[in-house]
Amino acid sequence: MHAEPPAYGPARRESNVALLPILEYPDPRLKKVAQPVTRFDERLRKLAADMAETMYAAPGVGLAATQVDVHERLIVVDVSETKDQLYVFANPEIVWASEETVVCEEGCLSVPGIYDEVRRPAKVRVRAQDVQGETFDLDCEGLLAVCVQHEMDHLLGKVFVEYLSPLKQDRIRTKLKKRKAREAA
Ligand code: K1U
Ligand code: ZN
Repeated sequence: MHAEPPAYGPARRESNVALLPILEYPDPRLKKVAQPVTRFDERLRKLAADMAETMYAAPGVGLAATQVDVHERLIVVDVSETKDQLYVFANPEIVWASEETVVCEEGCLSVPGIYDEVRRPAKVRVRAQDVQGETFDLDCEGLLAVCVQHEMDHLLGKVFVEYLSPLKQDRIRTKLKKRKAREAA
């Protein structure tokens, strides 16, 4: 196991990357449960690089493979101001969560323009593999903890709005439907 979790800075980012289309809620493909990553090969490294560029371009602080219609347990996160602390987690698992919880205003690139409060454990320890297949543990708190939990929910087919009341979920669906109709007109 790594002592140091691998954070990839700008020098580690590849140049030959593609921006991937992001699925929008309530697309049923966002409900799919992701399967474990089994091959740590060039395809996986390219997918992680493309997901990172897609996240930075959006702009966002995290992205799950589910959101780009790839149903494998892979997420990318960078909550740094300087956008040079990229974490790539394959097969992430929460091995410890604090009893203490926090309420944080969350957004989602799959639910554009919608922000609302969600309560989650304040701190988590995540065990995952890097793109080479090496296992590492990372202790997360603050926005990093919130974002990792949000992205891991995507891998289970769960979008943050599902934590909100049925009334709020209904309003969000109506708002997004109206916006889509306006855009199509
Ligand atoms: O769609 C996603 O899963 C990414 C999402 C992650 C997230 C944000 C806030 C709380 C929990 C999870 C986003 O990145 S939404 C966009 C956003 O919050 C943001 C964009 C630019 C700078 C800072 C934040
Ligand atoms: Zn999201």
